[in-house]
Amino acid sequence: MEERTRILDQYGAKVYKNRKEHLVQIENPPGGQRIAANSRAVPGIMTNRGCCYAGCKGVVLGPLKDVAIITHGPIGCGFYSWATRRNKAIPGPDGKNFLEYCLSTDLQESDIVFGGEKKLRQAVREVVDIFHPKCIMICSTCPVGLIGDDIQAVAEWAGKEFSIKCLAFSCEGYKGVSQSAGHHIANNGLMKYVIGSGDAPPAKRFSVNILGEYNIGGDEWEIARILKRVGYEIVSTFTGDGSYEKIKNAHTASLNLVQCHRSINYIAEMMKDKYGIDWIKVNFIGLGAVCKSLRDMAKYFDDEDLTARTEAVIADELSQIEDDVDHYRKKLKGKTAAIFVGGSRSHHYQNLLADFDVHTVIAGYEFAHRDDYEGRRVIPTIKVDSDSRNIEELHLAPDEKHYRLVVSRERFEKLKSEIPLEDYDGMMRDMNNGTMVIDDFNHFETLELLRLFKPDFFFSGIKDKYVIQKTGVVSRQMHSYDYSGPYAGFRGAVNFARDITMALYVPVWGLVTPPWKMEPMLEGKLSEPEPKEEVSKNA
Ligand code: CFM
Ligand code: HCA
Repeated sequence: MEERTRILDQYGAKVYKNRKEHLVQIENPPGGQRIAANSRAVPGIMTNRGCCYAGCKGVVLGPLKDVAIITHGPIGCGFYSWATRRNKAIPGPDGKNFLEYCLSTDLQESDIVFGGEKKLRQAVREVVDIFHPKCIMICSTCPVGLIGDDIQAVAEWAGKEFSIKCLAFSCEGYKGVSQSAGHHIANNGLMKYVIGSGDAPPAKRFSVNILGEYNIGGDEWEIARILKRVGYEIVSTFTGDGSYEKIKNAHTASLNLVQCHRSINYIAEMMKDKYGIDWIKVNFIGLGAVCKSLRDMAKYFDDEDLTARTEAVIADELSQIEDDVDHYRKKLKGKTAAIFVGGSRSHHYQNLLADFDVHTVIAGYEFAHRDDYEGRRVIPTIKVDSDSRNIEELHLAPDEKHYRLVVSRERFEKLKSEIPLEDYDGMMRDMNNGTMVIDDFNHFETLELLRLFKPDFFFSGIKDKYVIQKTGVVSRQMHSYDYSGPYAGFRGAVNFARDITMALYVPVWGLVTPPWKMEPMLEGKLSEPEPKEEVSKNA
């Protein structure tokens, strides 16, 4: 502990002033500490963040397999979001799966000067002719917002002209701090125009929507396998292996499960207001976390048979992987990890690492908000920031036809003290004394942290993977799982342990000399920035 404090003091002294509030060392008892988050990235800093379009089109809408998404803008944004996120899907009964396609209007200079709406109408026409989708979504990129194309009007025209659902999302990249702005815009559109538009009767009593699960590397399939074994009906998933056809009827489920709080909490809250559906924070990453989530769900429904089936499935699943877990735990015991991912995995994966006795010493998010770090209790104290300022806040009244409460409000209040109903405690409360939390890290800080903490693993994304590996530290991509997975659920935990054990024990790391050992001059520069180099606070 003393050693860690010393390291952090050493590190803290070197941090640029405008970054100090974005770094926190966890103190005991955990909770009550504040971190700065969701502020604009400083120009010139190598941030790992994406943009609003990435969050709307790439993250939330992109995985909907039966939706043809047209990127309205120059070709770059469409091209770079073409199948880069590993959201898997298999076609539903209608055989539709457009995930392999990249549809874009490819705006040229003359379109920017004279307007791109004509080209967009033509693109919609072609998409209808070729793919015959029931739903088209139009996502705009930066120049479209600047030239003012009316994509809403085009969507309205297309809906009437072709008798399809056509929705427009004004998710220009600059619209917010990061992906998180795009999540909000996508959530609003789905809520306004898709959820509740189906006419299915109420689903089974034990029915759920899985919110904020994108089937990266097949995670959703493993989660669905477990839930079905217990006896749950999955009405829809937002949005991994998900479909327009299914989310239309999401309002018929009894309970919403929130996996990624950052990207989908808006829909969870809005469905509560409009349809009365309660939501519960779950985590299907990590063995202890999966068991807890299944038990919390059983508590919510309070049914003897369901509770018995939950326990039987947990016991059976754990017994099937027992030998593997013991084997990998022996290999991984006592190792340390750093995790930097978007807005929820840095928390979730700490549970999975702990299952194998790997301790997380540093954790951070690219673009999470303070509630993801500190818990939802701080939401009333968060001032309106540059993300929320630009984005519509929907206030929805109860839907007279579909509003229904599954548990009485007396029971709801009682349950709130037992399970994470309509609540999320955030990442920081789960972290150990002396560990470090860092928001929107940059590459300079990554190198400094590696040098000081020397973790055995550093989990993050493609933008810094090779920087990390060149220092001789194992890097695994926590966004894409380096083409492996699933990592969720019981079987996924074993996949994860196998992958990181292989990565750790491969002999190449001994052959790498960290840059700071090869280039002492560079080390001096990285470690002691001159005051004059400091980036202005107002930048
Ligand atoms: Fe949620 Fe995600 Fe994440 Fe995210 Fe993302 Fe992703 Fe992520 Mo990459 S929705 S916040 S915007 S869990 S794409 S599946 S891996 S940064 S931690
Ligand atoms: C995004 C998508 C991303 C990028 C991954 C990475 C993903 O940010 O737009 O940086 O390695 O998960 O695919 O987060």
